[in-house]
Amino acid sequence: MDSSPTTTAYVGLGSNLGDSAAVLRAALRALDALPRTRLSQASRLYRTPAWGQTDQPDFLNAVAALETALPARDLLAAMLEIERDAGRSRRADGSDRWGPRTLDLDLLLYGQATIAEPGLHVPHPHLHERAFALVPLLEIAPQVRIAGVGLAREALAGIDIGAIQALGPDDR
Ligand code: PH2
Ligand code: MG
Ligand code: MG
Repeated sequence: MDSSPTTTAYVGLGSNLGDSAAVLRAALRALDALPRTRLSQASRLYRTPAWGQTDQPDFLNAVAALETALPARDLLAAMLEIERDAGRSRRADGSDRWGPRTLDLDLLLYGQATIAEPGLHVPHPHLHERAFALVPLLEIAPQVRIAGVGLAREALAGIDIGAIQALGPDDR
């Protein structure tokens, strides 16, 4: 890594198609291998009921903390490439946006930045209402703040954790 200043970015990982545990573990390695970026922490994997469109298989979710010198836009582009390498397809009309996927990487937080640009919204607009993202985030960053919302743990206190379950190191 070069000596330019780094930002702590939190990335949400999700999968509910294929060998999700292997897909998520490979995605963590791919994030660590990005230029000017180091994986500093990774949560356990969690089995979570589908949120939103609920008639689909359970997901595995996790959150990674990155120390990165990449600007948010470049980090996002690199994340989309990792999704594509994992076989993620997207319909051009976006109609599969909420459906099953082999790998979904979401930029949850980029330091304390607030970004609202086409295709790039940070903090992730749904982070504060999604237990499947907040639970793994709080495992690795119990004091983290969501810009414009407040402490992540206070956001989680207001929603239902439901059936979210941490996997053991050998589970899938
Ligand atoms: N991602 C979605 C929609 N619903 N539900 C769970 N449990 N986990 C996800 O990662 C997830 C979801 C859209 O990206
Ligand atoms: Mg998502
Ligand atoms: Mg996504």
